[in-house]
Amino acid sequence: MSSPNFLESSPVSLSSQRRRKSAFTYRQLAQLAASATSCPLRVIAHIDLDAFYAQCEMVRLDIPPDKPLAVQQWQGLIAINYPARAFGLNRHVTITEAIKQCPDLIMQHVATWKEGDEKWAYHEDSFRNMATHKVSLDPYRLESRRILACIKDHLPAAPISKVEKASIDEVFLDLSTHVHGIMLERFPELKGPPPYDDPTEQLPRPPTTALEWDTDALVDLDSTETEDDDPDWDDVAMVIASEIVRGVRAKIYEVLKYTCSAGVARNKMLAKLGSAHKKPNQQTIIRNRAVHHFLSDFKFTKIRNLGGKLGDEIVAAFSTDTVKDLLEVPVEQLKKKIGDDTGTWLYSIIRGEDHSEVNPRTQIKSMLSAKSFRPSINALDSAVRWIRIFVADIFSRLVEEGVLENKRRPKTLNLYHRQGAQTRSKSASIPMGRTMDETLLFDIAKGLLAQVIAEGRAWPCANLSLSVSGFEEGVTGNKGIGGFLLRGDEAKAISAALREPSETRNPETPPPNKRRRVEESGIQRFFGARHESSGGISEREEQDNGMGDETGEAQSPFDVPPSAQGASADMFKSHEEEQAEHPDHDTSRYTCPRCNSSLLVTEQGEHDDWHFAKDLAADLAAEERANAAGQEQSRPPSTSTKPSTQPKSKGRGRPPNVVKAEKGQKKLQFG
Ligand code: DCP
Ligand code: CA
Repeated sequence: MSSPNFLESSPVSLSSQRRRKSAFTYRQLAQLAASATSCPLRVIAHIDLDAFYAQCEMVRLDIPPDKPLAVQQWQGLIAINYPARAFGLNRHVTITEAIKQCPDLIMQHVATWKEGDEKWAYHEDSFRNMATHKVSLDPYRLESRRILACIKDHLPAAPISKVEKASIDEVFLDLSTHVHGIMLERFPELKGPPPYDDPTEQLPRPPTTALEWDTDALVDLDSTETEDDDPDWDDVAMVIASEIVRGVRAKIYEVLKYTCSAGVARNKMLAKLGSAHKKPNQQTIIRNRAVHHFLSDFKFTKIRNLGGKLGDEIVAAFSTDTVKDLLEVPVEQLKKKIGDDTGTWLYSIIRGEDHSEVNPRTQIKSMLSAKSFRPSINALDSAVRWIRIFVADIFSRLVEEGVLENKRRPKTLNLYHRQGAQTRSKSASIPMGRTMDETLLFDIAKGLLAQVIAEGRAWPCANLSLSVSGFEEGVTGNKGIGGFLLRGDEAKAISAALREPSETRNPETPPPNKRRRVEESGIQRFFGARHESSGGISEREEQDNGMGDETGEAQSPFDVPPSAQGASADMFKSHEEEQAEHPDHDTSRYTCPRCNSSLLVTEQGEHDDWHFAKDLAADLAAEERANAAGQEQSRPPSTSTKPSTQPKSKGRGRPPNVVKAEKGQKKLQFG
């Protein structure tokens, strides 16, 4: 690791004699020690792994670093290593184009969960089996964890350095406190106390030999600055931070053989832009005196939090996507067009101000397993089959989190369902009195699916996902009286859920007419499976085939990466297409013997499901009354697992926020 040559001695140059005082004060130096977010000397780094999934495969398969490799997911490419990028490949090229452009390309399909398997694996033929396999990102998650551990090992423990995992292949580091310590060691004149004990006194000027930036990429300075301008303590802090980051990157390579790129700047926003500036295997420093110049060349849609809908709205409001143009807009006008808070925030962010904290939470808050279906699925069996895979996926990750040893345990299970433009989410408590296992999660998840079905309009379903959230530490798995007391609440909840008004229709009336495949009493088969531990799912041949699937920490379950979508959906016929080819299927009518409703034959299955759900609710309510009467009598905890439910408010067309779902879930009123 290099050390700037001005650090060895402190020659006092002519220019520093001219400007003896720093622009920074003793108070600001103290803020650096406390890593205060408002400190102008603050130093933040962002580290981003190069072509991450591709590197994971290269390391796993011991492929030489100069070989072109891409990671395949079904019919798409989701990660391309840098040697392959030299052939012009990117995530948007098709496999056929990729091979044409780079005949020696190594394509490695991601690991998948095969229905019925206990664990994910690398299957040679997985790309042909979208219908029965689900992508597993576990191998990459495991590598991500090893890299995070390596970074932490190399740095002093919190609170001296703070490490925030920002995604599977990115971390933010707040190096302020650590850098402060090194500065004081190297420049004892900073130790104070301040003259007159006044913290607003300016610091002495740092020594002025050239700053040693080693191999760092430095972004150009603002037009008003020159390289000859005296360095100040913010530059010194950046040099020290860049030494630390270079050390971290070297360690990751030495121990785990991964290369990464990094950005060092005064805040998260700038550091992140910096890490993307020069790739692969480089680091970029954005000195404070270069911020204005650096940012003005950017499209603001590249800035953190401005990549999505908000960025689009701002582009529309001001008819530009450049920072340069937006810098001309007065704050009042920004506020007027996009609201006070967002306007004020935007005004600061395009000027390089970002006071967001590096949040060292490392504990997983939630886990998500999801699949997008292309084409949509139309049958209960199919949905249940996917739920079973989600449960296996999540449960294996829970085991890694120490759920079997009761180290951590999630409180809530959430199911998301998308039909057309409508998304619905249902949540249920995971009873504390029960031992956590796959059967428990599977049964609760099926209960949540029952609620969706009972509300009607369940099919065709375009996206289904399951997540767990609300982790608690060190819980015990004792089965206590709670185990069976819950049954009454569960029964109440399920019947309340079935009574709860739906956004799409009144649940007291049978489901409306809609196109649906004839299916006999699907929900009855489904509840039949409930008692067969986890193996009771029909193997009936389905034509539904999913395309995109996702697995990760729960954030936005329906944000499946574009690369995971849109592959060869035409390989399979959707039920809509089948019906279009045989329109007469839709025309025959049927009268329900139970309620005399006249329905299309194609609606019979769902209608029967609805009656079944109503009957179930009635049964559960009766059971609840019986329980209430017999509560004093001792009785072993029930092994049948009916869900305890807390349906969340239903969002339409907007991905539910799982993290939010942890708290403040709408409680049902039991009347
Ligand atoms: N990923 C994905 N689908 C996307 C984007 C990313 O599956 N649309 C996965 C594959 C990537 C990993 O996430 O390897 C990290 O995403 P990055 O955007 O950081 O991309 P890379 O790490 O692959 O490349 P870079 O070197 O540009 O960071
Ligand atoms: Ca990356």
